[in-house]
Amino acid sequence: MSDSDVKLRLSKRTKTEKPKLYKVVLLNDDYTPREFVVLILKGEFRLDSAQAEVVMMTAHQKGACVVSVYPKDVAETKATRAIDAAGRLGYPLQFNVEPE
Ligand code: TYC
Repeated sequence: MSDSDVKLRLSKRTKTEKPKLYKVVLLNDDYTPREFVVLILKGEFRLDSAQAEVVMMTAHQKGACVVSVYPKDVAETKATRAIDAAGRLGYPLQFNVEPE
């Protein structure tokens, strides 16, 4: 195999992969106050007030709503931080992280 064949194979293999994205899904429950859900969506997921209200109400009415998509580690960190913040106040708020 010539040097140029090796170079060609290496450059193909090192082509940038599209990073896989994961959905953070907000789940409804009967106990977490709506206002708290909106606060979390704004504070942890950086939604504006109107977006946070729509996402919260969609989860409230349909059972679940996609909040946003992120690389896996970011999605898991944000979901964990949000669940922990709710838990500290005794709220059972839950988020799932799912491949897009
Ligand atoms: N269903 C809750 C209530 O009526 C509010 C709520 C909305 C909770 C969305 C979770 O993902 C949620 N207090």
